[in-house]
Amino acid sequence: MKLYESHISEFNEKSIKEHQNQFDFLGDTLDKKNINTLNVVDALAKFQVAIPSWALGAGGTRFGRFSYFGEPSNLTQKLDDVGLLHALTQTAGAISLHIPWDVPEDYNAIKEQAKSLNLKFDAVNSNTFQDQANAKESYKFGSLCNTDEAIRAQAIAHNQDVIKIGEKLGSKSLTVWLADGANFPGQNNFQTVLSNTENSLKSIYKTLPDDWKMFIEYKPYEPNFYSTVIQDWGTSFMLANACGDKAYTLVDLGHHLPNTNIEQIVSTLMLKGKLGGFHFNDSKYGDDDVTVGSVKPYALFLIFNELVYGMQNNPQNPDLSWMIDASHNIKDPLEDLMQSLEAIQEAYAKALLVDQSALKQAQSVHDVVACQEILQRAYRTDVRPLLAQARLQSGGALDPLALYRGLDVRQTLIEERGKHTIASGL
Ligand SMILES: [Mn+2]
Repeated sequence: MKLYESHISEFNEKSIKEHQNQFDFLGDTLDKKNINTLNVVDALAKFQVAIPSWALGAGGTRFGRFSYFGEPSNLTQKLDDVGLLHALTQTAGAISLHIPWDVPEDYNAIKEQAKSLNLKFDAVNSNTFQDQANAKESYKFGSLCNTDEAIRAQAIAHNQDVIKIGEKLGSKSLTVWLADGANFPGQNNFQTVLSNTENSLKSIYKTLPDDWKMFIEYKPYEPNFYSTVIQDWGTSFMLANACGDKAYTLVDLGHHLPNTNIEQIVSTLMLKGKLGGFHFNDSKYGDDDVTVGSVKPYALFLIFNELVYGMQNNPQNPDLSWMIDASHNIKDPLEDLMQSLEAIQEAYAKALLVDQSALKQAQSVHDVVACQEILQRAYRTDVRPLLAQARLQSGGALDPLALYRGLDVRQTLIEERGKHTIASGL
């Protein structure tokens, strides 16, 4: 399905007046607080979030999978879907590929297509959490951590291959997430598996191109339920330090136990210059992969408050790789991603409205009430006209979801692709 500029401009025309009124009103309000609205809009327009190739189809649970129909079943179609999202929102300017599910057959054609859709290739993701059809060794009992040297060697070689594929596409980073761990006490010697993992990561790191980064993701449980080798940010941070300057910790919102203070983790890592990437989703209990901001939007705002502070005050930390990492069980994946993108931009915009100097002043005199007021004043601002304005000036839709539904995009995709297509390699 191709979206034309005329689709967007004709749609925007219908609500441009109402938008202009709302934007002007908000601009006046913020002006009185000495906030430069245009700077915030510019920052929003620049903020781009990568879409992972696995988020474009219906996910599932171990109990079942319900297709959403019209899913992209090859890389070309996946790029088309992200291109559509980007055209509507002007916020999804990159795709993050999963290897081996999305190995390009024709690199030039894929690169040309990405260029025509205004998409970049973000981090490439390796997979040692499942066995591939022709694999010699099995990852049933772990990959980079395994006590069997041949299994570790296969997992290391896979990650090195992923880097080579990424290089051909223009990616600049590798994300390593490991399912490695134990389901039962006594299954693993903690020190052995951690040492093996460190040595394996160092072997991968050695082949990392100079201008690349390696992101080390952590997760406290699942698919292993007793222990995971890289269970928390501290373990990831330790491994990143052991590898070197190009290795960083990656924070995935869903990879924390309930009530973990994620904003504090973000802040600590940025102070140490070691936060490399960020995966967005939301959760109620664990790694639930639900729509960003659907359960805890205030927590997301607090996290963004620390991210903004770090981006403004921590030159030692590199620019971050932003990605949505979620799967969708019952929603149209594209609609869900649009809701997530909106929630991310909203939290970012609100964090940009925080009066940092007033907050610093209130903190210095221990005025706890004022500290909370400053944060919540920013959080309570309805910033949606700023988001719409950022989209409008970049050529996107004032209301992406309404246009998507108005054009009946999903029905068109079903007609083009059929009902029973499957996007992921699971
Ligand atoms: Mn993730």
